Amino acid sequence: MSEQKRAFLTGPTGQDGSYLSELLLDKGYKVYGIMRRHSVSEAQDIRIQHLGDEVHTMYGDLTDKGSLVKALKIAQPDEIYNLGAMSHVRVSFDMPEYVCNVNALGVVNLLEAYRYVCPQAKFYQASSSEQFGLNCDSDGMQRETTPFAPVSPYGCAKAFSHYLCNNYRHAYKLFISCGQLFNHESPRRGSNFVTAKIVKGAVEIQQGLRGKIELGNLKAMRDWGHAKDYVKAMWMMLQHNEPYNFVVYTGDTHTIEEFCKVVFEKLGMDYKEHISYNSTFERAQELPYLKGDSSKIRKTLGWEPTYTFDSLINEMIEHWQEKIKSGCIV
Ligand code: NAP
Ligand code: F7E
Repeated sequence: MSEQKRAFLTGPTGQDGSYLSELLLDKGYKVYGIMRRHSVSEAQDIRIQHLGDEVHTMYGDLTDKGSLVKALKIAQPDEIYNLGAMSHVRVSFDMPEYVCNVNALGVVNLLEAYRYVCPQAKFYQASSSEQFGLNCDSDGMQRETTPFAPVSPYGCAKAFSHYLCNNYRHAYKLFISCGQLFNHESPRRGSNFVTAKIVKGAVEIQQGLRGKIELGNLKAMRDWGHAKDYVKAMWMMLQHNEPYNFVVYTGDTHTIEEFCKVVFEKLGMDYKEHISYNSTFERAQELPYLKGDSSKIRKTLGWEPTYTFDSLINEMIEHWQEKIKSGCIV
């Protein structure tokens, strides 16, 4: 019988980390991860509490190299998934130094720890479509070869870590793959990201708990996949025999306004009566448009999304209806 595989995650308590932990446990992996200390102990691992002790968590932080070295020595992983980040683009304008420390220098820390402790492991870096920023190819698409022009501190920090991962792959012959993932959502999405904010707010309006939702730019366009499909893409990248960069995208782009319309219609309401504008939710610089070409991962790894725009929204609505009915809204 082959030996049990071992995986190490940063960010196991996040949206993607929780789904990836489930996927890896299902596949028989031993799963390790670092988590940050939270002042409300019950809140720090809320997305993985249902997995009990199956995810072996240790306290650690991307900004603390010692904690990473120690965690990797304990985990002795075959695969490393770097999902930990300050992942909110608008918040990155409020705390640019912090976001660079975690999302850029934190990756330096993890790569160095990896290089010295377990260089035989395969490494996944959570890169982002936000790195492309305002740039696209002449056909309007963003693909692995499209140069970056990020428009947020978050995008700049992710571009730095993406370049560094490419440099370490070649310089030290390490197996490092970067997934340039477009937006992906789920019932576990933080409720200050636009999809979860709209779904949660609309369900609260339907149940008479509030009257309106305040939003920023309704004209921006995004492609929203499901996090479950996207963590499968991460895992598939590390099962391949060569390390590459891959764009992950469903191909179904909508405006924020269209997302509102569909959600409110499903709940029997007209979004125009319940959405109001608040400039607080605008960014210092907006990324109005994203459109990816994911043909490389589809052809090379056979990845395909299983959720549609519609089934994603249905699942998010069902989740928030149940949560709000039970009075438990975290
Ligand atoms: P998320 O829900 O915000 O989760 C982020 C995770 O990172 C959480 O577990 C968080 O811990 C942890 N974290 C934050 N700061 C950290 C630090 N200093 N040291 C160690 N861990 C830290 O984000 P997500 O949606 O799962 O995204 C996962 C990764 O993919 C992120 O790197 C994100 O930037 C990237 N990404 C996401 C998308 C998307 O649409 N979701 C698209 C492209 C790329 P706490 O629980 O303590 O906060
Ligand atoms: O915004 C507009 C906002 O915060 C989407 C992260 O996972 O995906 C995510 O970043 C759009 C933007 O996601 C509100 O201006 C309008 O155009 O849900 P979001 P994001 O910025 O696209 C990328 C790929 C990542 O890598 C990130 O980690 O929605 N918008 N009104 C709003 N956005 C928010 N949050 N709140 C509003 O009220």
